[in-house]
Amino acid sequence: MSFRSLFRVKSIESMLAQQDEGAGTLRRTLGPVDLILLGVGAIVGAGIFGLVGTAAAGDSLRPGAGPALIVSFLLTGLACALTALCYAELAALVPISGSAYTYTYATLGELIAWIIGWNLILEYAVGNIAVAVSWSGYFCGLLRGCGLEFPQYLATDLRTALSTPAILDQAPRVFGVPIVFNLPAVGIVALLTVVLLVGIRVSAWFNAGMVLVKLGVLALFVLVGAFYVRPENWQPFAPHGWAGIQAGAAVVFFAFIGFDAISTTAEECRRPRRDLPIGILGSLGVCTVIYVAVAAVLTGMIPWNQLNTAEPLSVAMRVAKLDWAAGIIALGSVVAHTGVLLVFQLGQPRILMSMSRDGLLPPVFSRVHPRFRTPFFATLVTGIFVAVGASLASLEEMADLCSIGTLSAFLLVCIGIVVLRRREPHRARSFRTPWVPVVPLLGVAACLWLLAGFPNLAWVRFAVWLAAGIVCYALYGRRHSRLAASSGDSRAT
Ligand code: ALA
Repeated sequence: MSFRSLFRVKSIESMLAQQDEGAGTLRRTLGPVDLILLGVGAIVGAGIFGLVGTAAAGDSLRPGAGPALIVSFLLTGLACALTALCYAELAALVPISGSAYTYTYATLGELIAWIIGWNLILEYAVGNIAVAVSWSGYFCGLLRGCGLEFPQYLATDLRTALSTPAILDQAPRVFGVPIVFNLPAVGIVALLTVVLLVGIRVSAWFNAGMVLVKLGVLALFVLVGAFYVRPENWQPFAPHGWAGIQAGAAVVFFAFIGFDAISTTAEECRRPRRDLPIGILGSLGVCTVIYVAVAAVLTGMIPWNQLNTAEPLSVAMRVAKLDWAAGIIALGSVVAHTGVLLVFQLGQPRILMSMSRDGLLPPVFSRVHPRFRTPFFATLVTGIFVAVGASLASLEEMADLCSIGTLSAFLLVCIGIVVLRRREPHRARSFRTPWVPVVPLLGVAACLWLLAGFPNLAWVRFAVWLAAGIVCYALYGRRHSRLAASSGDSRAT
């Protein structure tokens, strides 16, 4: 196995042929409004409902942005827009469900594609661990609002439990070991996994309904909360200067993840050339405007240094003595989280399937259940992985890991555009990223700036994850790659 073979690329023709063999042609039914709704459905979740508090107030690992959270949101929105333009070109060029993994296989070669596929597990599965944990926080808040208190030892992460003697004292013990875990988070993941295993389809109407609920509660928060804003809370505007704004931007990046999911529908768009960019940029634009408004109202309602809580929007309403609004927001937030969980829990097995079809993962990952017609094994493994993670992990640790993994994928998508334009300048592109190479290179710079905002501990975790991925590739993927076996369509760069 030569060094050059690690960078063999899969030709776009062979990918499209493989796609035709497997799936047949999909119906082109999606228009621009469907795509924007799809995007908003995948984007609005734990980030805006849960992590904004950490971004504003900071935590033991990073400084907070304070009221300058507004600037953090604007800068992250801009960074995502640059990458989104690159995603749109690749999605229209390689309209296959594997997302950034597939694009990279066609541009930067097998090893990098594997690393991206491995990192997409961070985006989808680890991201979902974070969303499930945040879901649990709001769900317990909702129960509390109804007078039902969930035992703390059954709704906590391991680190909090270990550092809180009161929780450990309450917990039942088996052979002296206290039983602490996040039961609601495990419960929602298990439920959604069963739904996806038996292949219940989420209709466009259902998604549109969930999107309306999400936007409705955020609009309620902004419109009602605006009356309780005290401008003195916006002073000082940036208590930790640029360092705080950058750390805040890195945290709220999580709130934007999901727009890339639209790119996987390239084959189902009526007019991909026009509608994909409208869908991707439109949903990003809608979310950025809403996020900035929420950030302004939130930091105006309570002092920024009191925002480090798992349910900042509800807490702000309770502080303003608006318990009814806090209840509605908690309910809407549970719905919003559930929508994101579904999209990501559905996306992860598709990526595992693509990698398995290429021989980089065992064939069982692409096996389809004969009765339910779903990728049974891949869905089940994803469900177990997310449930186990959600039972013990904390929101911030998982969100950081997810965001670093996603940003690394974004970075390579931007580089991929430049590489492919040079290598295949005359290939017909139904959507072209404007001003190449300026836009992709600015995208790379923006991703690097966001990456620099994560704490060291998150980088250590990421390095461990990456090392594990390279070991898996060396032990399995490298030897079983279908591209390696078929010498005809392989090419080393
Ligand atoms: N953007 C998604 C969320 O905030 C991942 O939940």
